[in-house]
Amino acid sequence: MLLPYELAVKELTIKFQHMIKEYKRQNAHSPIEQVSGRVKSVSSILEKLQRKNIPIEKMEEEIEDIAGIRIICQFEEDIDIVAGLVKQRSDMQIKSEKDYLTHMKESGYRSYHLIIYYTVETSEGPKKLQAELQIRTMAMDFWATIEHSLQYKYKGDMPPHVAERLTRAADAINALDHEMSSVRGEIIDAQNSSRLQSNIVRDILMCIENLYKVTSTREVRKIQDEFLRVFAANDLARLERFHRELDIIAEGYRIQALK
Ligand code: 0O2
Repeated sequence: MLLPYELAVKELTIKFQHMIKEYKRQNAHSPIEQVSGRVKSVSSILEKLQRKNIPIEKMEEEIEDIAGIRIICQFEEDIDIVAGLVKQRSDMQIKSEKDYLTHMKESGYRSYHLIIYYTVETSEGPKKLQAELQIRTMAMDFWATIEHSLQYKYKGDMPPHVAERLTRAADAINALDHEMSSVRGEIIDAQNSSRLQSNIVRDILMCIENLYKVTSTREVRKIQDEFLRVFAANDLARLERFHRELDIIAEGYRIQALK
């Protein structure tokens, strides 16, 4: 019975990972930093059925998080962007949302949950099932992971001094996310420049490698030495200029080689 859920988790994880790749390919900030997924363990499903007094026949209908996807963002602002992306998609249909960002749980838990309907193709035909998307920042995830382990350890009977520490930690996490948001623009600029630089370097090196096939080693070595000088200068604008000039030079050599 859990097989279609395994398939859904795999497919959804791949789809969100692909979104990250698309943003990176465009040299843009990806609102998704990391994706992971899991199928709820049988014991956890049974525990939830008992706790909520749900008959086993109603399991697939009532337990919305048998398939769970966790989407981690760098910044709190990214969470809204990701939710917007999910809402636009034709392969994911929103059933409900839980906003634990504006309505933090008493425990201190903060996250944005979307319950979606998602259809997988099985050997018995299409199967529409539910999946829970938990969207949160890295800091929120850190807190939730620690708190989840402590909940497991104390089994609903957390000592007050531990609960108090967790509440204080939740406040600190909240403050950290706000601080990070206030420098979001600068951080994204720095990350974009670094990604742009590494893409340019990759393109230049590919171009130099190809030049070895169409012109003399002596000529290419000169270009290579010049590239190493430009690279050492650590100046993105100069690197971009070199890239453009190299493109023109390479085009010239290619035309010559064709003659
Ligand atoms: P697991 O091990 O993650 O699968 P509930 O009645 O609270 O158990 P409900 O009504 O289905 O669950 O929805 P809710 O509150 O949105 O919780 C769904 C999931 O969100 C939980 O799944 C947790 O993963 C996470 N979550 C909710 N509240 C908290 C919290 O206070 N702390 C932490 N760390 N996580 C939370 P499960 O089934 O509890 O567990």
